[in-house]
Amino acid sequence: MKILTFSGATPAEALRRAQEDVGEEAMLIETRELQKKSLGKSALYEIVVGIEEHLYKPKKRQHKKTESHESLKQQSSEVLFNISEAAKQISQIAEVTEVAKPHESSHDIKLVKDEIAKLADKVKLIQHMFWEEKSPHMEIAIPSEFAEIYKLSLQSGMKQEHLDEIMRLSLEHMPSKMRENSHSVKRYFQTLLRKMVPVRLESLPNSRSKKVMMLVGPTGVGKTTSIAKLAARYSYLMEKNYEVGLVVLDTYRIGAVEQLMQYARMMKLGIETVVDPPEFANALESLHYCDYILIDTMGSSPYDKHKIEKIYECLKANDTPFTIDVILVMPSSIKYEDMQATYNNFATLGVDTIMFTKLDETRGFGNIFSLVYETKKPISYFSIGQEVPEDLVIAKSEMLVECLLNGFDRSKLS
Ligand SMILES: Nc1nc2c(ncn2[C@@H]2O[C@H](COP(=O)(O)OP(=O)(O)OP(=O)(O)O)[C@@H](O)[C@H]2O)c(=O)[nH]1
Ligand SMILES: [Mg+2]
Repeated sequence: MKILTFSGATPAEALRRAQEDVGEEAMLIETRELQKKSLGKSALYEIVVGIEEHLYKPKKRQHKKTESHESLKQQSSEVLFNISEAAKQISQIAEVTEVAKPHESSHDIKLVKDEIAKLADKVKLIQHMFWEEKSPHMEIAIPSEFAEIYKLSLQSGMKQEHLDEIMRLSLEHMPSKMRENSHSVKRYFQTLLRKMVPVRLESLPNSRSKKVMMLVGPTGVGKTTSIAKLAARYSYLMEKNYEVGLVVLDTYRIGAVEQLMQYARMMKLGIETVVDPPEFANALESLHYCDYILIDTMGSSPYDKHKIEKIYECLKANDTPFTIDVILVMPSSIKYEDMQATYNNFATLGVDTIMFTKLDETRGFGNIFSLVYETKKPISYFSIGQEVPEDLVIAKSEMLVECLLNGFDRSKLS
């Protein structure tokens, strides 16, 4: 059975809203008086209705243009009234706790604390009570307990279609016990999101197979810096010191070659440069003694098909037994639509995983979520700053979801 809540100035009005939304089959479960009628303020009732799953066909929500400005204003003043009332109750209880501390048993204090937590959650619910009115694009009725995660996800830049789908999934599968407060709703939502983020864990090279990784992507996204971080990681920062070799395809610009040459000198790594595609296989062959071969490429603007074609020719000319893992490097600071356009441009190269850079320069992470959810391409690494080698982390779905819901926090990454 689906449980939904509706509010109105009278129980009859709330019931009418319920029937408008879910039809005549709705069963009234409970009526609550949220606010008494007083001078200048109308009363506020909330009803809880239930409806059998198979009968539940939510009406497509209309943009509520008919709702007058005045009535919305009145609703907001009611919300504010409710918040300040609840806040008052909380502070009263908090005072009691302070006084009670020396005398009362820890059991009593725990009860009071639980009560405060419940009230604090109630404040959140009241804050979100009229959120449905503010979200006219929603096609499904979502209880107010979900308002916080809905808003966070929307602000994160997640694609609306994905968000609606996740909401629908959550509503269908969330155990009713978890719906009781917004904390458990958030926890459930976090778990669900984690399961939806594909990541690829590192696998190590062995005597039979080496790891050959090629970083491709638009200009200035952090490919060369990431190659340097990866090279340092494999040659110095793991349990075993692996042999690492570098290949540069970016031979158009002297500066680009020099940038990687410097890292190679500092870390004492073998480095090969490739001008034309036929030289590519030779370059790989000459680094046959390495466990890891990291290939840096020239940055290509999404509209510069020529450069992408040149990389494609190199991949095609690879007649060595080495399999090349193509990693698309993308900054997390661009919109979902731009990420999608970038992905489509590089897809011809056969992208295996995606590395997101510049996580330190962005606030929303829903764009990353939506891109990997849509393309089903796993994330391999995150770059979280300019420092070589420390600002590189292996992708974890927990980390992305944490950033998405609570923001990027360097101190939590380990
Ligand atoms: N804030 C921040 N800056 C980064 C990050 N990764 C790289 N950068 C900076 O971005 C700039 C470009 O980095 P490069 O590694 O040269 O980028 P690229 O993709 O190789 O560029 P092209 O070779 O020109 O296509 C440099 O100033 C880097 O220090 C990151 O994760 N966060
Ligand atoms: Mg570069």
